[in-house]
Amino acid sequence: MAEAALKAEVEETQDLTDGFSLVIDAMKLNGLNTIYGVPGIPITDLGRHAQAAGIRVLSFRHEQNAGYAAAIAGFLTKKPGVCLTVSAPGFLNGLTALAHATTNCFPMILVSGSSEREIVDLQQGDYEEMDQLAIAKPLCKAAYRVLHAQDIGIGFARAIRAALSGRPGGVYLDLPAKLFAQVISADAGAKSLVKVIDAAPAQIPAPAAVKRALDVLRAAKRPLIILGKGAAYAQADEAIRALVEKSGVPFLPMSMAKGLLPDTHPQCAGAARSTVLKDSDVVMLVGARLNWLLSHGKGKAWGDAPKKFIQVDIEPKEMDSNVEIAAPVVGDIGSCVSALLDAMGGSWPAAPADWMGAVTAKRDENVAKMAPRLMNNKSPMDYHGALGALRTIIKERPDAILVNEGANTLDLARGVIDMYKPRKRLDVGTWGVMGVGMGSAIAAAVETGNPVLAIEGDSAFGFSGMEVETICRYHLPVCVVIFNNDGIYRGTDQNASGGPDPAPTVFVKGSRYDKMMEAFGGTGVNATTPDELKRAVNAAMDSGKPTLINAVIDPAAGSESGRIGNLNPQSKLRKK
Ligand SMILES: Cc1ncc(C[n+]2csc(CCOP(=O)(O)OP(=O)(O)O)c2C)c(N)n1
Ligand SMILES: [Mg+2]
Repeated sequence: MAEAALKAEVEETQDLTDGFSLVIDAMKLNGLNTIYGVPGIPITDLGRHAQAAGIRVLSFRHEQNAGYAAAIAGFLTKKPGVCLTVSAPGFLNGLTALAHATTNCFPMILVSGSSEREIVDLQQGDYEEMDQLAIAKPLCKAAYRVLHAQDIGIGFARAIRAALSGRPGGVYLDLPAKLFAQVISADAGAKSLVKVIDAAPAQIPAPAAVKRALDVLRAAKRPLIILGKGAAYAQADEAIRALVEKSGVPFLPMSMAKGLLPDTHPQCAGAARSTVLKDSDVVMLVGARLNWLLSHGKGKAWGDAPKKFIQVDIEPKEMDSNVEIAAPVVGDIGSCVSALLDAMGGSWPAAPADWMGAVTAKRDENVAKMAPRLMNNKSPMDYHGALGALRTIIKERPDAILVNEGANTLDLARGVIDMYKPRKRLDVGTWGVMGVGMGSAIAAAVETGNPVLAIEGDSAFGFSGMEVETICRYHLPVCVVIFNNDGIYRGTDQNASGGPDPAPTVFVKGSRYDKMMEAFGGTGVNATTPDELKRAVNAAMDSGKPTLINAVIDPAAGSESGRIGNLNPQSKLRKK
C-alpha cells in the first residue's frame, strides 16, 4: 500500500515542474550556458541543479568578482553574462559589477535570490532583508521581479531583451526564495517559457544621416577615426577594417578597441595620440563616447583647430552629450559601418598626403623614442623593461587575452603592448575601476578557451586576489603577472607625521604574491629581471597551468596616478 502511494506520488510529480527547473529551462532555451556566482540561501540548490542540467556553474570567492566575470562575458560573447547571488549582502556585492556593466554597455543579468516580500515590505526583519529591486533600479538598465513560477519564462525574456537590445547594459532579475519551490504543471511550465527571437534587432541608420557623415568626412583636410569598445563589442570586425582602410584615414583605438585593426597597422595613430587629437579637423567616432577618456571632446587635449564630429552610436541620446555633433549616425555599429561602406562607393579619395605624412612621422618618432627603454634589463625592473618582455610575448601569441589593471601598470601596458586581434584586451573600462582583474581573467578563459595573461598592479590585484583559488580549482589557463612596486603608484611614500604607520599608498615591502598561487597548487615564480619574467610567462602559456609571477618592480619607478595625475584635486594651500 505504502509502495503504491509512493508510486502515485512519483507519477504525479512527473507531471509537475518547479521554480528551480523553470529558471534552468529558461536559461538553456536562450543559450545562457554559464553562471558566475556564489552559493547560499536561497540559491544553493539552483546552482547544483543547473550544474546537473549541463549549465557551467563557476563558484567564486566573492560576488563582485563573479559579477565582473559576467560583465566581461557579455562583452566577449554578445550574450548577457549571468551572475547569481544570494540576498542582501551577496546582492550588494554583485551590484557594483552590475553598475559597471551598465556604465560600460556590457550586457549582463544579475540574478539574485531575495527574502520574503511580505516581511521585507513591512520591514519585519527577515533573514537578509532588503528591498533589492528598489536599490538595483537606478544602477542598471532595467530591473524586474518574478513572483510566480509561470512568469519565470517571461522574466528571463524581458531581462535578456533589455540587456541586449539598443545600447547593451546590466539588468537585475529578482527571484524571491519562495519562487524556487513553487510547483506548477510541467505542461504549463513548458508553455510559459519564451525563446527570445532577435534579441538585439538591427538598427539601420537613415540614408540621409549616412550621406551627411560622408560629406563631412570627404571635405576633411585632417581626418581621424576613433574606435571605441562599442566597435569591438559589435563583432563587425571585417566591415570596420574595410571602412578604415577604404577611407585611408588614421585611426585611434580606445583601450579595449585595440586590436580591431592591429596596432602595427600603417594607419594606426595610437603612438601619435596627442598630435591627432590636437590637429585633426574632422573626427569620426565609432562606438566611442566623448566622456572623460576623450577629455569631453574639448579643451587643451583637443587643441585650437576647429573640429567637426561625426558620431556613430546606437544611442541617440549620446549625440551632443559634450560638444555639437555635426553628423550623427544612429544605429547599431555593424549596420552603420556597412551603410557607410556602401555609400562610399568605388572611388573614395585618398586621405590628404601631408596629413598622413605628419601623423606617420610623429608616430615613428615616438615609437623610436620608446624602443631602447623597452630593451633595458635592469633589476629591479622598471615598467618599460618588464613590459618590453611582455610585449614580445603578445606579439608571438596574438590569440592570448590580455587582462590589465592598475595605475602605472595599466597606462604603460596600454601604451607599450601592441594588440593584433579584436577583443583581446580587457581592462578597467569607463570607470577605471580596480578589481576587475581576476573575474575578467576567469571569464576570458572560460568563454574563449584562449590563454590569458593578466598584468596587474599589486594594489589592483589585491581587490580580487583570492580568486586565484578559483583559477586553480577550475584549472584555467591563466598567467597572472603582478607588477609589485610595493604599493599604489609608488612604494616610496613616507608617513609625513613621522609616526610608525606606513604611508597610505605603501604596502608590505618585498611581498611574495607568487606564494599565494602555490598555496592552491598553481605555479608561483619570483621574477627580478625581464629575462626571468619572459621565461616564466612563456612556460605558463605553454603549459596552460595556473601561474602567478611576482615581478619585482623598482618602487620609485611609477608616477602618481599613472597618466591621469592631472585629475587629482590640487589645493593652493598645500603647495610647498
Ligand atoms: C574600486 C577602486 N578603488 C580605488 C581606486 C583608486 N585607484 C586607482 S589606481 C589604484 C591602484 C594603483 O596601484 P597599482 O595597482 O599597484 O598600480 P601601480 O601604479 O602601482 O603600477 C587605486 C587604488 C580605483 N580606481 N578603483
Ligand atoms: Mg603598485
